[in-house]
Amino acid sequence: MSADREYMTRALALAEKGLYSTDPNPRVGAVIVKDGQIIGEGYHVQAGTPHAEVHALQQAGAAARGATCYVTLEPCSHFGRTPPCADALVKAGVARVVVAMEDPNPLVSGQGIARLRQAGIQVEVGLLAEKAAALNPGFISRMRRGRPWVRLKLAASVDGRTALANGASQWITGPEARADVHHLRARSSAIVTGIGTVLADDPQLNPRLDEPLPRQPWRVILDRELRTPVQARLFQTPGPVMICHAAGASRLHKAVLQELGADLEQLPESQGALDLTAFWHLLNSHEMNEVLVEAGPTLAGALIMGGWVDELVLYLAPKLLGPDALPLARLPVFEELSQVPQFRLQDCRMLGNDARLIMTTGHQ
Ligand code: AOF
Ligand code: ZN
Repeated sequence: MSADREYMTRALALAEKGLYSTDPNPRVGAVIVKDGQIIGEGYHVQAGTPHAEVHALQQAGAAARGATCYVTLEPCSHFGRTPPCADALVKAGVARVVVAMEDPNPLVSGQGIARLRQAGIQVEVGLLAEKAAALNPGFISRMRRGRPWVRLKLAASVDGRTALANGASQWITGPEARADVHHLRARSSAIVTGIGTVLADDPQLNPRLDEPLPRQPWRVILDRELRTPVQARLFQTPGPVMICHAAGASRLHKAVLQELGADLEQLPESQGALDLTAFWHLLNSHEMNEVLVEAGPTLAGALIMGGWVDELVLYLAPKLLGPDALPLARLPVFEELSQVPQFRLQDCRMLGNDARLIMTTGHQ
């Protein structure tokens, strides 16, 4: 591996340390190198606190003069919650900056790089860009498309069934797959489910990991008629709750749920369900980057058919539940193979006695 790749790989690993904490900001890492030695390292920990480059510059001190900075995202050029990193790099006298990818934030995009070049710094862009983008699918999606990155998690038997016809079995997969889901939850801005799942399973939907978490994701329920019970376990576990309902929901029930701390949001309806375009718009306005959907077949089917699913994470248990068991997603009857939803397989691995498939639709 070339030295540049090696240092950028280190910067990517540093960025990943912010996986559970930077929201709504992106995960970013930086390394400063001089004479073949790392003299400063840093990553963005939390919105409102210094950016990755600032930590790395602080560590490098005066030695940063003439050094190379490797950073996974274009240094910012704007005054946000913190001052511009591009200015800090110029001031420190860095000679060269290697950037993995441009910042998709319209407040920055390209201007940070231009600022560095104007100051006579040698700038290279694009090294390990795909890996850098993979760190921040949600932030990139929100900036470029104005909506979160939607990750649908499904767990099923190998014949694609999620529960017996009588509803038995909340979890078909084993402990390793379950633990993996908690990592997915922890990196998400929100976990979304439908009222059917709340009534059937009474889930908590919060990440439960061995390590303490810096931030609790939202739990969001699509609950058109506002049927969420006040005793739901969602209210007994840490993390904010948002309930989306249609007009006409009982004022009294609304007040009671608000009393429990829930944020109630009214959405328009379309075809007898909450309007999904308005829903994603709402989540985007709350600066939600990655959203994990853990839902039953109705919502899963609606999201797939609506083209909302960017990534599908499918856990498959080596079991057969039979044709009368519940399906993964409620889908229409297709007449032609060209009409069926299709994904691109990105990753496939074993987790204990289960398999995990990651698929995407390839748009970002
Ligand atoms: C960087 N390095 O480590 C991060 C960057 O409100 P602020 O000041 O924290 O700015 C947030 C924006 O800065 C964010 O939307 C993204 O464009 C950029 N994030 N930039 O140079 C970093 N986290
Ligand atoms: Zn910055």
